[in-house]
Amino acid sequence: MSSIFTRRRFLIGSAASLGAVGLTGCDDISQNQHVQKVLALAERLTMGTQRLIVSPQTLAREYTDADISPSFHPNGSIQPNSAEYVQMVETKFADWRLKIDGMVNRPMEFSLADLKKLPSRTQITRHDCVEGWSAIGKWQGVPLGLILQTAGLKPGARYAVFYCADELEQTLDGSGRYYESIDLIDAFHPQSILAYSLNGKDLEVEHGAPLRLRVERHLGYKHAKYVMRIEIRDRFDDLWGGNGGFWEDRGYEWYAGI
Ligand SMILES: Nc1nc2c(c(=O)[nH]1)N[C@H]1C(S)=C(S)[C@@H](COP(=O)(O)O)O[C@H]1N2
Ligand SMILES: [Mo]
Repeated sequence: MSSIFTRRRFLIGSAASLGAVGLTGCDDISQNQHVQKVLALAERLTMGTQRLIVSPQTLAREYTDADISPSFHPNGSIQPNSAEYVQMVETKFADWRLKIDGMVNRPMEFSLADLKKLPSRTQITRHDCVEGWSAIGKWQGVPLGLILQTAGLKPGARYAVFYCADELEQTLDGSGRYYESIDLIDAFHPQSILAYSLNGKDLEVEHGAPLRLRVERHLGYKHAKYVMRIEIRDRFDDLWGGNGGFWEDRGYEWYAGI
């Protein structure tokens, strides 16, 4: 865990110093407005710098079967309680459909059986939660890029937004519903998969059954569980709190790259 933050600090630090090049001779760099602005842009710079240093297609580290954690800690929602979801669990998700819509040429729906027939990717990766725990697990699922290619993206498409079945915070207006978003670079990353299996078994409810996102170069909260619908959009600032995700609307960074 600490290695992530060291690396993030390095990225932010190096981005800030890149920005500060040319400021030599300033008496007090921290008072310098330009430096303040650079620091305020740290998140965007982290993203920009990471994408400079790490090519978009660089893979997150993959592990072997021997590295798999004996138990994988479930976190956040572990048992969505809406009548609709409870019903789907009872019928083993037979009537569940993944919907893809928004800026696509062909809005689509996939049953779990449909998804399992498509080519899949299996990857053993380490999940890092900001709360300070990690776990290594073997995920199997459909490459997200394949689904998006099948639906066909319209010009101007920029983001994939994931709508989940769980309300993590009970609210009157629905703003406590879990959601997430990633850009299309991450959506087409080879390790971005819609996973239906963990450690060789169908996903348990606590881990996001029937389908959850794995976006391996990001922190845990980006890995949306209980995905019901993927909407392709050109913006997300008009959704809920405007920051692109449940936790982002509560202060976390949108770009949670590790
Ligand atoms: N729908 C939904 N997705 C979610 C969450 C959640 O509460 N609801 N929690 C997130 C967080 S903070 C983490 S660390 C991981 C936990 O995944 P796990 O329960 O499989 O360990 O799911 C992420 N995705
Ligand atoms: Mo997390």
